[in-house]
Amino acid sequence: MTGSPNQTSLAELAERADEAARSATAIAQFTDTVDLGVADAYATQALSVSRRLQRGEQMAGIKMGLTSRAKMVQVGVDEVIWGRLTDAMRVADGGIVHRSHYIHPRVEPEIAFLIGAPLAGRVSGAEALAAVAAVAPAAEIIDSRFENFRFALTDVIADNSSSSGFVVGGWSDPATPIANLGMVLECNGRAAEIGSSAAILGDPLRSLVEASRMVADAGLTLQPGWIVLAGGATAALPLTVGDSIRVVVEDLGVVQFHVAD
Ligand code: OOG
Ligand code: MG
Repeated sequence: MTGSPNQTSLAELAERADEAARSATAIAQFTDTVDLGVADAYATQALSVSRRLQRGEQMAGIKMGLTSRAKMVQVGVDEVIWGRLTDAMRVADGGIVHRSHYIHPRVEPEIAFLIGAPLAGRVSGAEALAAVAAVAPAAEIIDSRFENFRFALTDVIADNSSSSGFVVGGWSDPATPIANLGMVLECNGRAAEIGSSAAILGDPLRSLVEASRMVADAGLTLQPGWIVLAGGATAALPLTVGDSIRVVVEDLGVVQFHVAD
């Protein structure tokens, strides 16, 4: 039977997603039992992340998701989504990620924007770029809280768009052209995925334009000091204990981490 979100409160869904992440235990898809619309899914995401903020985590930015064909095909959802990043999700460049803290983590090669001036609403590419302080290569660690990494659109939105970790490399001048840079995801010295930043909505800057519009719909403004991840340029790679991961982005450099138990 399908219940309305009134029968299963959004706060209850938010608690389920948050506890699944905290305990690294998979849960059933929400849409198996609840009719969840997009607005309610984003409201659930906000409630779930507010539980993190109540525990002392700080907002660190946002991540865009499903901005490339390869990502949409891999998860079977073809709408651009976004999620919230907190400081506790950040892993130092060259740092260690603990496999046991996640359910079924994957990594994907990304581009990060450092926001330098408040940004929200409908903006042009030039206006979005004017708010960027720097750009960097990045690796996002995603971990769906749902069994078998399977979800519908509103499940993944409610689950904070699978956000669980991110690693950012050295910052470059925001004037660096980023529309068509070669991107390689390496695992243990071998190329696992190869792509281009052009796979991200044709130009990662378009992802920032979308981010500005989408957060404004939720009453948020991208804040100076926040990071915006533009979305994976290739399919994501499952992480295994012992993996050494590197993301190499042409002209921007390298970011890396190691997977321990
Ligand atoms: C959803 C998150 C997608 C991206 O970069 O496309 C994402 C998922 O794949 O679980 O982070
Ligand atoms: Mg991503």
